[in-house]
Amino acid sequence: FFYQSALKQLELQMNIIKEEFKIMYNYDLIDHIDTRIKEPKSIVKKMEKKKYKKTYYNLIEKINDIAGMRIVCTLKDDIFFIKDLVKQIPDIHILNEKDYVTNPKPSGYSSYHMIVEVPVKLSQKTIYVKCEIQIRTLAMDFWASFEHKVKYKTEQEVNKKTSKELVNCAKMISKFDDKMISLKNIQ
Ligand code: 0O2
Repeated sequence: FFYQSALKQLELQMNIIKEEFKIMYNYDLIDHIDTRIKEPKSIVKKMEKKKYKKTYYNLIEKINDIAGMRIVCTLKDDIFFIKDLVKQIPDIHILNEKDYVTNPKPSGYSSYHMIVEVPVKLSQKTIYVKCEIQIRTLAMDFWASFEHKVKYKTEQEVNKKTSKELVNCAKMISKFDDKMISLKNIQ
């Protein structure tokens, strides 16, 4: 309930920004927004992988992406613009940022990650709930969802050749994203 409430709050705010840019600036800054609550079995798996004792304390304190939001945009530059807008939302605390756009992971994965705390106003008090925000382009999103299917979450090892090909695809995607920016700048 707390995580759902935090996501609802954040989604409302980001949708307002999405519509604001469309209506007031005639610009599709955000293509779409996805939200999800992490499956209990995925939470347990992550706690085991990270060798955390399976306690509620560790779940709340150490698992940062139980509530997750993905903001997908068209251009790479927009990622940095959006993350600055997130930082300007009143009352949101930024706990951590990881720039896998400038420095992709060895797998080739690219996205901008933020761990934020969102205020949820209950009847008697306000609680701050952690959410992970992933900001990426449509092209990065395509790569990540494909790679997720073939490799990231599968139990069996993917062979070295496939992993290498996926890294090559990620590099092509990155070049493609850069090309899109240069095309936009010509106009
Ligand atoms: P799922 O299925 O999305 O829930 P931390 O939170 O800092 O303690 P963590 O979670 O390892 O450590 O942080 P990181 O590296 O920022 O990764 C968090 C999420 O990013 C992952 O969540 C994935 O959603 C995504 N991600 C990271 N690396 C990759 C990758 O190589 N490929 C793909 N496709 N996605 C990646 P989960 O919980 O692992 O998975």
